[in-house]
This record gives sequence, C-alpha cells and structure tokens, in this order.
Amino acid sequence: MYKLTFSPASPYVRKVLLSAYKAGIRNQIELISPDNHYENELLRGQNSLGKIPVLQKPDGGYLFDSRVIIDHFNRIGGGLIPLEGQERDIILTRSALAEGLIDASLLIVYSDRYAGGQVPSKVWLDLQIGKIDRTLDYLEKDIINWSSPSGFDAANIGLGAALGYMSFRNVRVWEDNRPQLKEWFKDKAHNLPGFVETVPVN
Ligand SMILES: N[C@@H](CCC(=O)N[C@@H](CS)C(=O)NCC(=O)O)C(=O)O
Repeated sequence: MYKLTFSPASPYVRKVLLSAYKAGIRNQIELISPDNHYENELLRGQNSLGKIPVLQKPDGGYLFDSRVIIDHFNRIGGGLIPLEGQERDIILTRSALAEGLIDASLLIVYSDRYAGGQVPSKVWLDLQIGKIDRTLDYLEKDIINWSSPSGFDAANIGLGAALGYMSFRNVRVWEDNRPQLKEWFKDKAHNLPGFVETVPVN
C-alpha cells in the first residue's frame, strides 16, 4: 500500500487524490489523517520543507511534491499526462497554470492566517489577485480547448482543484462574468472521478 499525508482542505492533496482515482489506484492508497498526528508528522517530516502532500511508496521510498506524485501515478496507472509529443507540453503547461492559481490562492489565505495579528499587505494581496484574475480571464476563453482524448488529464484535475479551493476559502468569486468556466466546472469538473468524494472540508 501507498501512504499519503491527508488534509481534507488541501488543494494539493485533492489534486493527488483525483489523479489516483483517474489512474485507477485510489484503492492502493491509505490516507494518514492529521488526527493520526504521529504518523502524519512522520510522513510530513520526510519533506524538509514541511509541506504536504508526501507519499510513501510500497517500497518504503518517499515522494513529494504533488507534481512528482502525479507523475509517478501517471507512470504506473496512466491517463494523466501523455508520455511524449506536443500534447505532453500542452498538458504540463496547462497544469502549471492551474498550479499557479492554487499557489496564489494559498498565498492569499496564508497572508491572513500567518499575519500574526497584523493587517496583511495590500500590495501583496493585489499582486496575487492580479495573477488569479488574469488567469481566470484567459481560461474563460481557453477552457473550450481543454477537453482531452483521455477524458480528464492532469490539467483538468488541477483546475478543478483550484476552482474548488477558491470557492471553499472565498478567495475569489471566480464564476462572475465567466459563463464558460462556470459551465465547465458544473458539467466537466464535477464528473472527474472522485470529485464529489474529495470536496474540501475544514
Ligand atoms: N508545491 C507543493 C505545495 C504544497 C503546499 O504548499 N502544501 C500546503 C498545504 S495545502 C502546506 O503544506 N503548507 C504548509 C507550509 O507551507 O508550511 C505541492 O505541489 O505539493
């Protein structure tokens, strides 16, 4: 069995779990919940950056971060990232865009959570909001191209996790004036294997 540091709120963990569903290996993964403090910290401690997700493989080796874990799932189960060709470059670039949405959203959430009683910097918040809004506007036009021969790929999974996280933490009302993206989320993202099972909770 694999072991995965689990947090029900983490968009990076959700991305990894959705990828496991898609690759057909979800049933080979034991989730180590934060309630299991000792084991969760032991796993997390394998990443000196102190971040989750961390995956322990059946052979005892460890993998992080989420992109590396997804690449591993892709090699053993497939269906997430084409192994070669131009399509691979496209999916990886789209995945990076979705990742950037998650990163900027998390930085906004953390700027408040770790402000230590100070008011978060408006300059910093505006910088992150600018990245998010520009990307959402781009996606509103580009999402029509995101359908994949394999059904759902790593980029679709990343975007589903990113939009879900933004709503969950009230980072942005991303649906406003973005009907294409809204429809994609309702019709496509909700059909990702495991999407409903991994809806973020506190
Ligand atoms: N690039 C990493 C980011 C992981 C990450 O930032 N995870 C958050 C949880 S959502 C975390 O562990 N934060 C704690 C920290 O930054 O100390 C990945 O893709 O896995």
